[in-house]
Amino acid sequence: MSNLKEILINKNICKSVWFMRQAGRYLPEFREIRLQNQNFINLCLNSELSSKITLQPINRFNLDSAIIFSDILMVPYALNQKVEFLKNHGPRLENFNLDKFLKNNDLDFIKKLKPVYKAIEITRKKLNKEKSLISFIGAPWTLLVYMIGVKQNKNEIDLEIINKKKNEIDLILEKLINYLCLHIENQVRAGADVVQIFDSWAGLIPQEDLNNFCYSPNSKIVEFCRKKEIPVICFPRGIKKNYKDFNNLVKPDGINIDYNIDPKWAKENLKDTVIQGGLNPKILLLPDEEIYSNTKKYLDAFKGLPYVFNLGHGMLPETNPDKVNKLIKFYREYQ
Ligand code: 1CP
Repeated sequence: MSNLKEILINKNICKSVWFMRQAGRYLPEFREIRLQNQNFINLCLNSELSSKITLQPINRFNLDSAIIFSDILMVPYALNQKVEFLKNHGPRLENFNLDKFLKNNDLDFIKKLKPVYKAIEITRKKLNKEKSLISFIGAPWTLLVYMIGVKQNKNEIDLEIINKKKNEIDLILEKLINYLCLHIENQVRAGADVVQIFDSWAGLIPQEDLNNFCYSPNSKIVEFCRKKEIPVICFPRGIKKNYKDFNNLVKPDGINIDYNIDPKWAKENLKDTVIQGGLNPKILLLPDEEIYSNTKKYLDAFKGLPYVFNLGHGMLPETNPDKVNKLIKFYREYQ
């Protein structure tokens, strides 16, 4: 059995490291491919290239796990909502239309995502058996934020729209849960070992709606994974001390902490799970000694516990790959 998968199932105390956005713009070999492929969705649909990009950080750093090169917004794309990635602007989605959304069906959805499954198949064949291949989805709430366009800026959503459309939102979330479970099942069937659920905008949910928009949808998906024996890691980014309730209610095999969570607090409050991540990606922009001292905080706090080393959010595009190499070396040699 492969490394990360085994840690999640058996709660082994075993060294393992991978990074969110380990494939991407900080790597010159990715930028070279990206330059030739201006349409990001088409790049994600190119199975050979997607597999090649997935393996770039493995070949460069010998990381313990690979995460398939794709995007959480491939799901709205497969649900026939137009998605574009504009240069220096991020994603832009076509206006949401409920009738159109409700006309989708499972078969067409899977058909549109076939190239992702093919990329997983190709990658699993090329990847060393000891390494896990991670698949992922965006959590229903985080996808909804993009799909109905309620994000006003980096840290705020339009609560008025949310409150006005509660019934519609419940319906969309329910439908998304079904499609997301289907997407997980097909990724695992293609050869993925683990799934990570990115709830990147969970931190924007008002306290009183956390159950409805975050805990409950994540629970349903984790429950599905449990039935299918698929190891699952959750990442409810930005929910602060609610991480404790999340962990107690959702009970994922693993939980990625963000960089606002104190590792000592996490150790005391997040029980019966494998903790992953935490280090602020900005630390990688600092001198070596500061990288090492900040890394030690996490490694010392989780000593004697199963802990998967990772970041508290994705790698920044301005990261120097040499620093990443030094960080991995430090982690592997640290006792
Ligand atoms: O070259 C480019 O311009 C594209 C940059 C890029 C990359 C490399 C985007 C656009 N997506 C990706 C790949 C990606 N996205 C992966 C690949 C695997 C890996 O980690 O190496 C993964 C797991 C994601 C997940 C993803 N996409 C999330 C969840 C994680 C997170 O960052 O919070 C989110 C929110 C997205 C949406 C997205 N995709 C890309 C952008 C610029 C955004 C928007 C982010 C935002 O709204 O701030």
